[in-house]
Amino acid sequence: MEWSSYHRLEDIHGYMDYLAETFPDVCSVVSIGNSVEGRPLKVIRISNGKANAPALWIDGGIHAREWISPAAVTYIINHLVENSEDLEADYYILPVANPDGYEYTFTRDRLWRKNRKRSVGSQCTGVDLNRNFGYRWGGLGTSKDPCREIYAGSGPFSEPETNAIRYFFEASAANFKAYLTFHSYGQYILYPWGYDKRVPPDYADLEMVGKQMATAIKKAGGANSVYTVGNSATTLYAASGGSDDWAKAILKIKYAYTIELRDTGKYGFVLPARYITPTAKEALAAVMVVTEACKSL
Ligand code: ING
Ligand code: ZN
Repeated sequence: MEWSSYHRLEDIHGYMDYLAETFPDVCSVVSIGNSVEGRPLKVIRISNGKANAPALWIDGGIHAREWISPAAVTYIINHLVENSEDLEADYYILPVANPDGYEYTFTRDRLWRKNRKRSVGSQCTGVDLNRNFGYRWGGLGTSKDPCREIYAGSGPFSEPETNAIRYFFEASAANFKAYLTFHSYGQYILYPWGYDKRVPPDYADLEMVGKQMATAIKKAGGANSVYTVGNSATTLYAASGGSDDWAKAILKIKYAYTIELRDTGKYGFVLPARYITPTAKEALAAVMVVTEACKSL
């Protein structure tokens, strides 16, 4: 894999399978389910087998058009596997959480956001997977209209893509301490809640580690790599049914963040490929800060 261009789903999945075949002692790939159109939801587990390691979940590509997210997440995978002897946590990584939407942005509509579910009784297609998780589903910042970009679906976890993530966590015995979901764009480090402007009881910890991430990102990326830290609803806008709210409230995973990668609007979702490597280095710096925070829990 190289990071000078954006890759199709097949390339990303092929790269994951290649890593699992080449480095069977440190990584393995499982499909946690299938998308609406039957594409696998591939998760790579990276671990060097050290006992009592905390586990981190990382996903990308929940929103189809946010191409920098799967690109940065695959870069993180590459780094973790290449430096596996130093790992201090176990990582479970889903680089493309919305594979149907992702492929659709290559073949039909570069700015598609949702999955590809056909709605009964509507001409419109697609559920916003980041409104479909089962905590405070259907609240502020969502829509019941299948034609809207923020359509929350017919019910919580109505979509196979979100349901597969839920099922994975129900079945997993790993000791998850962090849930990081990568989006674009805007350069934000967001923590719960998204459903309204309240904050969790331990928000001071989330704020502190968030600020540490922002500092590490600036160091990695330079003067323009300024990321704003705060709770989602206050910093950006209210949105219910997001994955980070569910991870925090239901799974009780302490460090739940939505990270909005580059840029701040010049190119938006259509970030030129020359920015993949610098942006991915920022994302990696954030992951390393969270890993460190998880170790001391
Ligand atoms: N932004 C997120 C969205 O789903 C978000 C922002 C995340 C808001 C979590 C609230 C909670 O709308 C993008 N770019 O998708
Ligand atoms: Zn998004």
